[in-house]
Amino acid sequence: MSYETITVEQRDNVTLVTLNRPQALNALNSSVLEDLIDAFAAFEADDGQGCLVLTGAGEKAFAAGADIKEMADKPAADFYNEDFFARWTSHLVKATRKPWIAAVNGFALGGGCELAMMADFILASDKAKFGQPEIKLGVAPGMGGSQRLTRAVGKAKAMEMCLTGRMMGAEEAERSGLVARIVPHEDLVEDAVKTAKTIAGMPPMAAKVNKEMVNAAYETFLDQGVLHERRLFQILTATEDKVEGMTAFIEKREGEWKGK
Ligand code: CO8
Repeated sequence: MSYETITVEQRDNVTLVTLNRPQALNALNSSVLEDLIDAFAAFEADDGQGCLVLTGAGEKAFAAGADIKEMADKPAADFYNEDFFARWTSHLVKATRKPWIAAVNGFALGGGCELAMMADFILASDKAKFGQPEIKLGVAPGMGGSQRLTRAVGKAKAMEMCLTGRMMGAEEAERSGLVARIVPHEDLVEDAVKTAKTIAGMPPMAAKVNKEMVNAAYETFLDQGVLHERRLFQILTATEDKVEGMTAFIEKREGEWKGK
């Protein structure tokens, strides 16, 4: 399948998706959204694919935001009636139960930062820069940024970034808990694919359940989250992969996963 605004490549059991509008610093327009929805759905439906990596083409940007040129003249009523930005969350977050990683290779600003934060975790190149500069355009984050950034880095930093529009470099982002790890710029994609292959090699149901559990910590109160975790754990103990995983450990060999 070929796309207008992204490229998609399968590296064994890992899907590598690259935002491919480098001339516009990979700004996110409606074509990018449609292409990503399609690529993520294909990944989710393919039993041979266990993890996805999303990165940006070109030397400068992961994505420099939602496409300002597309939105500049749009009437407010259209934003509301179309429930503009809702499909990013419903498709890339809610409908994607398999794990995916954002490999941030440069600017991740506005919607770009918000897209990266939709991933299960972020790997950042040493050239990555994160920010929510929407205030300078007279608006505010609209794809979850004010919520996910605050949960990731805490109120003080999130508030400062949203109110001043300043960018945060890779080191500060790692220190603040926004990114899992910093990788030298030139190794970023290979490192992310390698990490994704590790995840794709895990028992598939256990991977989905671990993702769901960690997300519950984010989205619920502690008591509810702990109960949710316990129930999911109990369900996993009924899978064939649980029997295989524990038998393989006792027999000192690698497990062979069935995904059920
Ligand atoms: N949308 C559309 N085009 C963009 C965007 C964007 N977000 N970012 C960069 N581009 C384009 C530029 O217009 C330029 O195109 P052209 O060559 O045709 O003029 C090209 O990409 C290269 O950009 P620059 O020349 O600006 O590159 P620099 O290296 O000088 O600067 C920056 C890089 C600092 C990243 C700069 O491009 C910049 O500040 N970009 C905008 C960042 C931003 O504000 N992002 C947030 C966008 S808003 C959002 O994401 C959600 C809320 C939206 C609501 C808006 C309602 C109107």
